Amino acid sequence: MRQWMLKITAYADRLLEDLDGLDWPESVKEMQRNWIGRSEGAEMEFRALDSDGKERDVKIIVYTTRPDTIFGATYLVVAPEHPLLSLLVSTDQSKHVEDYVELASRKSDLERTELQKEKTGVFTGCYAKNPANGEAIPIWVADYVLGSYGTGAIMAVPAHDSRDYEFALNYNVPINWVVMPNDKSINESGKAFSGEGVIVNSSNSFVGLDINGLSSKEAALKVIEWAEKSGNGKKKVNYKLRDWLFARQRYWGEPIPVVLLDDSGETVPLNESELPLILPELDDFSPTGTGEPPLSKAVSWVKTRDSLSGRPANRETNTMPQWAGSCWYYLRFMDPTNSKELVDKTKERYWGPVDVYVGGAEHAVLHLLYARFWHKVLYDIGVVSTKEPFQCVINQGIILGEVQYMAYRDQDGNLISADVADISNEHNLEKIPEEKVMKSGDSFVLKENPNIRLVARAYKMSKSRGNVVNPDDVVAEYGADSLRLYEMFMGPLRDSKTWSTSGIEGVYRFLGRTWRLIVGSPLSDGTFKERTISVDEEATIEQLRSLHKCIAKRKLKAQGSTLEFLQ
Ligand code: ANZ
Repeated sequence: MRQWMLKITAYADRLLEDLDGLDWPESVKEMQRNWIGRSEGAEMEFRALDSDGKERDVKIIVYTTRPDTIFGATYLVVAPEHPLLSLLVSTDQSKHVEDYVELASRKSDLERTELQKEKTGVFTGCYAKNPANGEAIPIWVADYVLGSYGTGAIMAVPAHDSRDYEFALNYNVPINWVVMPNDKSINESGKAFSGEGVIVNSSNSFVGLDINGLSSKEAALKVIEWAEKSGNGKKKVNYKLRDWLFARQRYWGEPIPVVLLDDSGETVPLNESELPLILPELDDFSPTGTGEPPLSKAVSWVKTRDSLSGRPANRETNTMPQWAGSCWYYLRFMDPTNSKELVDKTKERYWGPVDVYVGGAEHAVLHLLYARFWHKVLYDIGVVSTKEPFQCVINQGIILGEVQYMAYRDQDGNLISADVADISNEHNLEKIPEEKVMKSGDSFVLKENPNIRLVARAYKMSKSRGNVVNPDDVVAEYGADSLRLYEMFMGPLRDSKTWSTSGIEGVYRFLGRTWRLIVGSPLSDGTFKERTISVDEEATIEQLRSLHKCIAKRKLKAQGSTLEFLQ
């Protein structure tokens, strides 16, 4: 099936570097860094050997982040989906390998790379030459190596990689120590030493490589330099980030604005004047059953001509994924009625970039990365003037449900205080209505028996707990101003906070009082005096004193609960 991919990997470095200048939660930036997963290392070439030990014309290229450990590579692993595998398997081993590959194909990448999972594999029957020390080392196929990362093959260094170590113990492969930690304790540890240190057992005058005594970093550089000179490998940067599969076979979603010429099959973008391309109305947008997208049913829409050359063409029938629109909607907010272009340049320069973006951490690596990518593409073609779309991102705290009070009962059914109860037994907890509760110091206790300390907890709002507060109900009862003001006074935007209906009542009363201060009390018929009751006179000294006392008090409380001063 023909698919569209967006080449986000071409922006990997910029997406990584530009994170530094952003005012975003550090945790979100770190998630993006890990998702992009930049890793620096080398690709090294290992020649396969025939049964007489002669070099064959088959090269296995491995990706390693530790070229300094090359003298410790005692076997190679190719992923079960490696394209050269069939060339490597000996007749004796072919049945074993086939069965193993079949088994691996049923596992997910996650299952395969889980650290705790037992490392398994099958010998291919073939050997390769370690280019550094000239030794023949066995080639295995094992599913802890993924076909989709690096080159799909590794040089395994059991002494210095814990996965390889475990594997080598299982299958009796030699373990050669080549990095010495500074405390010289390697051989007694009973596990791989994966840190950096000083290189040992790593010299071969025959190929002109000696890295003994160097630090891991120096050795890695020297091995890469040697490999590049001798044609055994080269420096390589890899990313975990994959290109973005950008085609969907469903009706909804933005149509992709390109046509395919009938005669040459060439893909041609629509002229800008033909944009936006609108989805055609379809009565039946169910799947076609043939793998062709449902849009192929819109025959008269699909059949078209290339506007420039007039040649007959078919429109692309795949649609964009749901993430497409969220990559650029904020730009349209700056200029929503513009029918000529995405956004007017002057308006974009005035409004952009978005000053504060409030959103949940669930968007950390998808939406927020995709939007940054689109923005950079738009920057490169001169549509936007900033390199980044969202200068500041804030993950707002959740509003938890109202605090619930609970008391424990002992086996005889008597209420007992929380400080002596068996807190592991949640079944003995009983909900206590708020009116029966009072505060005592830092705790909550039963009004009728203050010796019984209660547990106070707030839970995430959910239908199953029955603690959902519907803002419509609050607005109906207290008005939108009360709701807004209450939310602003609940506490810092980034913190989780508990909802409190008595809190909103406080705000409601405060607003009422403010109102009456300005317009006065209601008249006997329930209406209010026209205009305000405020007067344009100098404040008395008493009034000024009260005002400044209030400001001073407010300053003191600025760090604490902001609601208190209202009551
Ligand atoms: C030899 C070696 C020695 C390695 C050592 C590590 C420690 P990152 O940082 O994630 O890029 N590797 C390479 N390709 C792989 C694949 N397709 N599937 C599974 N593992 C793969 O990790 C790079 C390291 O992961 C590489 O460096 C390779 O093992 C392994 F003491 O090579 B290393």
